[in-house]
Amino acid sequence: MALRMLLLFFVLKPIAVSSANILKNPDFESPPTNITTNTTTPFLLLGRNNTLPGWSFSGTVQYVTSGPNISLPGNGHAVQLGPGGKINQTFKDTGFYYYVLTFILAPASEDCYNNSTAVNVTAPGRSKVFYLERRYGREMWESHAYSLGNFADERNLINLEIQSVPTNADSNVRCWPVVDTFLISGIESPKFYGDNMVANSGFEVGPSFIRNSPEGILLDEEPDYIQSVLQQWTVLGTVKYIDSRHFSVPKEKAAVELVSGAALAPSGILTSLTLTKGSKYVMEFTMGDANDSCVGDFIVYAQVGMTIQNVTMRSNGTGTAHRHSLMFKADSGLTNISLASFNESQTSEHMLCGPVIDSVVFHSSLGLRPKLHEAVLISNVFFSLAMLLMARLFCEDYHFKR
Ligand SMILES: *[C@@H]1O[C@H](CO)[C@@H](O)[C@H](O)[C@H]1NC(C)=O
Ligand SMILES: *[C@@H]1O[C@H](CO)[C@@H](O)[C@H](O)[C@H]1NC(C)=O
Ligand SMILES: *[C@@H]1O[C@H](CO)[C@@H](O)[C@H](O)[C@H]1NC(C)=O
Ligand SMILES: *[C@@H]1O[C@H](CO)[C@@H](O)[C@H](O)[C@H]1NC(C)=O
Ligand SMILES: *[C@@H]1O[C@H](CO)[C@@H](O)[C@H](O)[C@H]1NC(C)=O
Ligand SMILES: *[C@@H]1O[C@H](CO)[C@@H](O)[C@H](O)[C@H]1NC(C)=O
Ligand SMILES: *[C@@H]1O[C@H](CO)[C@@H](O)[C@H](O)[C@H]1NC(C)=O
Ligand SMILES: *[C@@H]1O[C@H](CO)[C@@H](O)[C@H](O)[C@H]1NC(C)=O
Ligand SMILES: *[C@@H]1O[C@H](CO)[C@@H](O)[C@H](O)[C@H]1NC(C)=O
Ligand SMILES: *[C@@H]1O[C@H](CO)[C@@H](O)[C@H](O)[C@H]1NC(C)=O
Ligand SMILES: *[C@@H]1O[C@H](CO)[C@@H](O)[C@H](O)[C@H]1NC(C)=O
Ligand SMILES: *[C@@H]1O[C@H](CO)[C@@H](O)[C@H](O)[C@H]1NC(C)=O
Ligand SMILES: [Ca+2]
Repeated sequence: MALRMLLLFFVLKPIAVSSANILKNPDFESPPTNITTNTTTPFLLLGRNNTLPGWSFSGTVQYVTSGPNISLPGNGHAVQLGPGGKINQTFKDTGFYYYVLTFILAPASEDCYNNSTAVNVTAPGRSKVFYLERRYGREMWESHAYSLGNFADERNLINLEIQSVPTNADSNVRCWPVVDTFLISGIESPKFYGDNMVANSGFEVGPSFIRNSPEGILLDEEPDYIQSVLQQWTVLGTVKYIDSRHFSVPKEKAAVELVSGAALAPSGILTSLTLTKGSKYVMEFTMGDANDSCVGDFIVYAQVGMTIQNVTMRSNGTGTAHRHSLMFKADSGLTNISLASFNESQTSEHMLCGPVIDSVVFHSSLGLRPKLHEAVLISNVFFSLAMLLMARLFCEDYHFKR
């Protein structure tokens, strides 16, 4: 029995994602120093005499306390970046493969909709502008994610900078961006398990979820898997990264919800694999709904190279899921495999939603992997075989003695 437990322990190794909250005062709950007015004032302009613990700032930056006019998750302190407003913090590279950021973007008024609230997030060597979209959740604020990249070139300190982006709604002071809860997680290199050719097959390796945010994280289009926040997967259109704390997730803690918007614009995920042209492969995945009242007929298109197959499901929005298995013949060596939705579905509150995908398994139909991706796998297989052999010997031995 003990040996069997031991065997299980080694075969089902835990998923190796390490995360740590790397920034100081990530949620601005430590108030600025030297404030003379009451901290219950909803907007407090920070000046030369103030310091914001953990952060440096310049331009128009206000310390925000949530109240009737501005809603934020958690205890409700944040900063608003006004004209020229900028905050920055440096953190130490502790040797992870790369770092991924999650943060909250909000307007300070109900009247600030599409594209009138935006921030520019900069990490060494790259930057990206995030817009408030307000089409994917009930709350006024949204969670976004950004890959800060790989710092293999031994930069010791990484500077994260967030600045306001002027928009055409400049006249409304309340539309300047409010930002909160900057979570950074360190991510390890991709791991492969069993005979599954897909790494991060259950989407467990991605940006950190904000504990008290019921809205998931919006992942924007990202054609480069090196820069994607979802390890090994690129993003088509917009997808929502959902957590099991607030949604129905088929397996473990995370999954992706394909939230298509405009007609014929895809929402999906894609990865590239090296296949043997002409060989047959099996793709398995779980498709369901997030238990977010997303009612409708879902169609997910599974594409391997040039071949497309579809899987349908009628969702009543109450969190059901089914496993599917499709057979494909590889038409090339390096092959893109993707799962995408093109239909628009809405929740009972008119927010965009769609099918949930989890646990994507891809393997040769013979059950053998044509190419081993990592030495880790070889050692895993070897180790498991050795353990199986030992278990057998042990059992036989045990049998004999009786
Ligand atoms: C701050 O506000 C609270 C309640 O709003 C009030 O009781 C307190 O006297 C105020 N303090 C100052 C210094 O204004
Ligand atoms: C507080 O403000 C005074 C000037 O009024 C300044 O000399 C001091 O450095 C400030 N302290 C902090 C912690 O910012
Ligand atoms: C900073 O503090 C000094 C001394 O208390 C004061 O004279 C000055 O007006 C303050 N500056 C700002 C921007 O509040
Ligand atoms: C809240 O918003 C209303 C209308 O937008 C405005 O009149 C009021 O001054 C705001 N209150 C605060 C405390 O900012
Ligand atoms: C960012 O902030 C740190 C302190 O938090 C400061 O020392 C550094 O100079 C700033 N970096 C840039 C590029 O502004
Ligand atoms: C945002 O823009 C989209 C079109 O891209 C539109 O369908 C939607 O109604 C807009 N939402 C708001 C809140 O303005
Ligand atoms: C928001 O701005 C982006 C970039 O400028 C643009 O691609 C997008 O269509 C805009 N969306 C709306 C609803 O205006
Ligand atoms: C974002 O910030 C970076 C660094 O300051 C800058 O190089 C880039 O041009 C900015 N992008 C936009 C769209 O403002
Ligand atoms: C595979 O997908 C990538 C985007 O992730 C794209 O750039 C590339 O052209 C695609 N390759 C093929 C063969 O379709
Ligand atoms: C789904 O695939 C079947 C064939 O497998 C095809 O007949 C059907 O038209 C497809 N449906 C859609 C919506 O593409
Ligand atoms: C939704 O589907 C589930 C599973 O198919 C079923 O148990 C449940 O009764 C359905 N609910 C409604 C309201 O149709
Ligand atoms: C769906 O959510 C409701 C509450 O909103 C919960 O009672 C139910 O157990 C959830 N169902 C699933 C399958 O997660
Ligand atoms: Ca999962």
